[in-house]
Amino acid sequence: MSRQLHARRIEGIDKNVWVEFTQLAAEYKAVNLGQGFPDFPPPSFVQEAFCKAVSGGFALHQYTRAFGHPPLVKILAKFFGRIVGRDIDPLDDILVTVGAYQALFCTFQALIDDGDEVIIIEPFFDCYQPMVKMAGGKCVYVPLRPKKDKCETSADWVLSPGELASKFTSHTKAIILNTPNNPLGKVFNREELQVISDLCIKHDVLCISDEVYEWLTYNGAKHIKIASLPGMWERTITIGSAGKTFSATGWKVGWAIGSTHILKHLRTVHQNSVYHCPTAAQEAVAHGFQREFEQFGKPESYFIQLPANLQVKRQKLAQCLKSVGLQPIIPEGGYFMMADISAIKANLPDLPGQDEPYDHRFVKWLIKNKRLATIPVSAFYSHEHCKDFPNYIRFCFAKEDFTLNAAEKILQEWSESK
Ligand code: IK2
Repeated sequence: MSRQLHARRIEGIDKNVWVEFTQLAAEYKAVNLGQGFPDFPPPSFVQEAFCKAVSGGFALHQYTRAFGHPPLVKILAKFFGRIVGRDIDPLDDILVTVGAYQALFCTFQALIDDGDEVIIIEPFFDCYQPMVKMAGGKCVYVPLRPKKDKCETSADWVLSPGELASKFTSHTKAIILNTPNNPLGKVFNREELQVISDLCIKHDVLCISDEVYEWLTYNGAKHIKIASLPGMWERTITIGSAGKTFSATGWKVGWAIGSTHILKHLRTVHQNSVYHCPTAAQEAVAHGFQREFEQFGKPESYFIQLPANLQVKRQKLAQCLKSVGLQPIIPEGGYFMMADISAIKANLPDLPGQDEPYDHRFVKWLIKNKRLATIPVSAFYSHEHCKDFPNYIRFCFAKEDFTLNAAEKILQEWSESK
């Protein structure tokens, strides 16, 4: 074929950090603190619900309602209605998707038009940028910056309200918020959310709120849904993930929740692309939420137990990183920890691949030479700003203790050999 084969909208978005580094980690059989998935099983109540779903009659092996399996949308409406303090219509205000990824894709395709500007807070989950681009939109970046005097926890990384305000123009259609944030672990507090919300209302802008780590907060940090702030329900699309909620990332069940006048457009994209999500997984997730609705706030709740377990792992990883001279930024939420590699850089040989950001080169070196996989943080920055953040790597601590111990052993041996 002599004519151009590919569509212009996919130009420049062919590289993907997950594809590249997951493949490399597998090739070198590295201890994997890279991609964000737990290597421990989901809780038994959802596993049992899944087994029951696939061993029952024919129905749960067949198509279900296109926009969400009825038992799932009903319990999601009940569950999140209680949290945001309003009635959520299970049929009109919720769309079940193939993971949070597809909820994001439907959102951008449905709501972003050619030339629309979308404000993205850096560092950001990497898929926002290509998804905005594919929809014809223009990404406008605003960075979270570490405070000058201290940078110990994710709370020390802040938005400048003035800088944020300066990004809103007459072309701004949406802002995307991710709290708790991947990769930093920042949990936006009420004041910070209020600044965003005031600007959205002032400029009549949508808020796409990616809250896939909503249950994972530590040391009293509180996750607040921006949709629950006055005037925000009408303009917010809240995105969630059963993969992160129930430690079952392979099930790929996610959702978008919002007012029907917005959600109806997401349904249009969904019905003309994926149409329907796997039934049995939706049934199991519905049981999971039903159980959590009943246990809400009690010590038996998985949404209490999972963060409690992860908080111990977070502590363990932080201590290990400090002991080998890596400076961790303690996350308030999520299951990732960023660490500054500047201090150990000087002891390393010149790493190959001068055209790549330093953190990419460092992570490749770590995988190949030390058999430890992490993710370079510049992958969570725009092309314009990635060069300003070459010294951070991201560790996932949602891992079994034996995985964390294996990583610790690698880092300790390396540190002793220097
Ligand atoms: N939004 C955010 C912020 C995510 O982190 C993810 C999943 N990312 O996990 C990969 C990693 O960072 O190592 C998603 C959306 C997508 O969620 P789902 O798996 O439900 O599609």
